[in-house]
Amino acid sequence: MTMKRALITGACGEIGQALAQELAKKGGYRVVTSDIAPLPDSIKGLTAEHVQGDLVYKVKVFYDYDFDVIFHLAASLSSKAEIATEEAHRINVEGTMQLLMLAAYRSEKYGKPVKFLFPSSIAAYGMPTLDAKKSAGAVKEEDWVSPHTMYGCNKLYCEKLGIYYGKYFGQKHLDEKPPVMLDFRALRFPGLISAFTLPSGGTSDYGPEMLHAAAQGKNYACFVRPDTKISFMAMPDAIKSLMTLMDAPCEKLTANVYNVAAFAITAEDFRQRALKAFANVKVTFEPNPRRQGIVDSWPEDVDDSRARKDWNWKPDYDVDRFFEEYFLPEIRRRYGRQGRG
Ligand code: AKB
Repeated sequence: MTMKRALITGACGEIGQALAQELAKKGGYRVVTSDIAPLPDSIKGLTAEHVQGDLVYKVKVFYDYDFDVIFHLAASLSSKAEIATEEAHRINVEGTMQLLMLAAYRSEKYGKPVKFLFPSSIAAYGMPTLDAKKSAGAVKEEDWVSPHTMYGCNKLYCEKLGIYYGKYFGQKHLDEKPPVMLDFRALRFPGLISAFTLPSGGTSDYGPEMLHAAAQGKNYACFVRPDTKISFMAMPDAIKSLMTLMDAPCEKLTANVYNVAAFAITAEDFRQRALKAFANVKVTFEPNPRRQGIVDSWPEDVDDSRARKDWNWKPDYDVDRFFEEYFLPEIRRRYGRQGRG
């Protein structure tokens, strides 16, 4: 069997670790990883090679590699990006631009489109007011795309760059037929929750932080109001969506950018679920104005009917299955607490 070659940038992050494990389980892939950090134990030994360092400078290393697919996961998330804005732009935009150029160059040179899988985010949206957020409900890909954050601006712009590079890169003369282009596919992810890893630097982090804290018997002060509502997804579903979109036949895709959703719940819903599962923990609310403002600008939910129609997207975990069949059993194994459930 010929092995496909995959690159995962930001491989040490939450999605990166879960994706590297999934590709190893699936087999048939020679996976190269890159990250500013060394590989964590969870994926050591699962990948063929790890290139450690700043992607913006390291990208030239990859010009000699023949990748079939690139998962470009490296990013500075929404809260961190608000306090280190120029650095976030460098990581999120320059890093993506460099990698798009690499993928475009290789696609053209070898006459074979490199698939470029890009995790975008609900941060690409920007609801002007809480009333607008409430009345908009589940938003479609083209609506409300006026992000309020550096990270959201970066993600939205990189979607546009990816589409541009997938359509126009490399024409030497404006009247010639365009060469073979990279195949750019983006997913707008909601907040993601893993039972094995914790996020850092994001603003949807209150969900996973609260649950992991409760599972360890620790109290948690939530940095958003109880009524704060956005959509979330189990990490296995995020990986499933990446793999399914990667394998979707090109002719079935009617767009480059797809919403994916699983369940939309409030911070208070998280609290109730956490207290039901784990005794003797306290969850309080101490909203942080800037972080609250960020989550208030994200839609309550997203409409993923385009993904459902084009490539049969369907999450495995609704909110009940998420807690009962994924998060609670895994987290109890991990922290060894039986809690109440
Ligand atoms: C963040 O909070 O920044 C991310 C996201 C929603 O993209 N988890």
